[in-house]
Amino acid sequence: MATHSRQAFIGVGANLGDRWATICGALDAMTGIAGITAVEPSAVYETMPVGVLDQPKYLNLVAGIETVLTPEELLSVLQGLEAAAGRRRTREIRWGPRPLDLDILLFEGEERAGADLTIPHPRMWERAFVLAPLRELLGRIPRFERPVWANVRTQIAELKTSDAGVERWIPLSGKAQS
Ligand code: A4P
Ligand code: MG
Repeated sequence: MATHSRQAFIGVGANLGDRWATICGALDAMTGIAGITAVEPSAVYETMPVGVLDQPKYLNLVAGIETVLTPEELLSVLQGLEAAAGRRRTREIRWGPRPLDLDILLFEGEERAGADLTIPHPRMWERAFVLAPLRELLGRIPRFERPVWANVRTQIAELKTSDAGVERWIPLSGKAQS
């Protein structure tokens, strides 16, 4: 654990089972984890599958957090939450359906290029289901209006990624939507 809190963004995706219940459960659990002090979810988006096309639509959002955990500690926490949601990696195909996927997209002051952890997430820049909610959080939440994220904001704007296949999704219950 570090002594001071840093910000990070987590990509959240689900396309099996009760997608929204699973996501709400994971966000609630994240809030209760020692070392994570704030969890700020974006709006929810229903998105067409990318990679393996023959699978159900996803619900996606991005959660901004503040944490004293290291990136490795955070990854371990997120994999624990995926397992608690019923995810069994050994039975999965890459980019195939899953009850819950939690990816570290960005972590303040950290870059990695390892097999177990790459930061920024290597595929985030080409994925509208990540960029649309991330752009929304960076533009709307005062706590993320910091110089450390200025380059990311500019990069997303310059990419001009199409939002085709990514639609706002309104939950009937659960977490409040802004
Ligand atoms: N890993 C390395 N870097 C990271 C990181 N920054 N965050 C390692 C999290 N994990 C990271 O991941 C495989 C390994 O990546 C982990 O063991 C970890 O050590 P995984 O979650 O087990 O498998 P995965 O998610 O199938 O692989 P991958 O390559 O991360 O897939 P993606 O790129 O996340 O794609 N379509 C829509 N519409 N919405 C989606 O959310 N998601 C995917 C998964 C495909 N298509 C999608 C969506
Ligand atoms: Mg993943």
